[in-house]
Amino acid sequence: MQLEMLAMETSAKRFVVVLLMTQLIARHHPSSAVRTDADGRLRYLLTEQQPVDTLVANVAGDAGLSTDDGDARYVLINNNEQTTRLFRIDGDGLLRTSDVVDRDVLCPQQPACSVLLDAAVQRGSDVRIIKIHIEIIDLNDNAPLFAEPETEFHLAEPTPPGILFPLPVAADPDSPLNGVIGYRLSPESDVFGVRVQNLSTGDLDVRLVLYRLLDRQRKDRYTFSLIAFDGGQPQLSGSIVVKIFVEEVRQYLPRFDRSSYEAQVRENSPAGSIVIRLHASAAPRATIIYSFSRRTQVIYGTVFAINSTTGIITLLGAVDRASYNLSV
Ligand SMILES: [Ca+2]
Ligand SMILES: [Ca+2]
Repeated sequence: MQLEMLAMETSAKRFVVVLLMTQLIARHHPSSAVRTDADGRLRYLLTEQQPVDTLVANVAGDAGLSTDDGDARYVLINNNEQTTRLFRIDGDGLLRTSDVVDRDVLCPQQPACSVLLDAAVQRGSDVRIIKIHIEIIDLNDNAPLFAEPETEFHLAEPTPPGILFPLPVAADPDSPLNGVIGYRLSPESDVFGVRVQNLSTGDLDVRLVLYRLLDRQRKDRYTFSLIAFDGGQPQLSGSIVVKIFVEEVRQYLPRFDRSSYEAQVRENSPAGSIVIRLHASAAPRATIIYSFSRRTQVIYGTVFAINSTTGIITLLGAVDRASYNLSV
């Protein structure tokens, strides 16, 4: 029995040592060659956020050129100045970073991020082009971030339980695996919750849910943290304070006829075309003012407009996506 345990312990130690060595190797070699891609480009991996001068590849060696040929001149040629300035190739054919590569600036929220470079090698009058493909590996270096620190809702006491209003969403420029994957309310409550749904656009729709009838005499205000968390290891999160006030019935808020509206727009519709008319009702003689949510206004304010008195949504510019999700 003792022997078995000893054997297990040794194997566990070996596993830890192997793991540590793998991590050390990964730390000291943030880039690596992985042969050529389908276009015949030399293909390399580079983890983002490495310091300036990080060795990406021995391009000359990988291209089968002699590295001790002092006559060879290497230069990076590429039309994309933004990516070309991030790298340089030395006289010995070694490709290095000349700036810190931030994947989340190059390809925010994208599942894949590649930089294509061409290196010209000149020997006398002989010029050869080496095509290079660098895939930038994402680090989870951004926590989900809300645009505002706080938001509040005013609910009428007789509000029927169900799914209520859209909650603010957090932004995370990392790749989708390290981006926002969920939301929760803290502390947990048997009165309020959140419902999170994946939209066809790839965004998350986050709604406040009321589980049961409110009782203003018992409790007239609630304060929660809405926490957005990402899929990284370790996981990062961001939060916003959500304040909910329970109002007397005579102060009740306007409500839309439907919880969601769907409209179809032709691809070539001219500016000014009506997309849909929304309608909400409120207390008698109350004035209803329609507006986009702050997030919708920021993201889609140049494509759509809403008339604040009629609730009519019109096109401002060309639509370039299969679907849009607007919050009003
Ligand atoms: Ca993240
Ligand atoms: Ca990142």
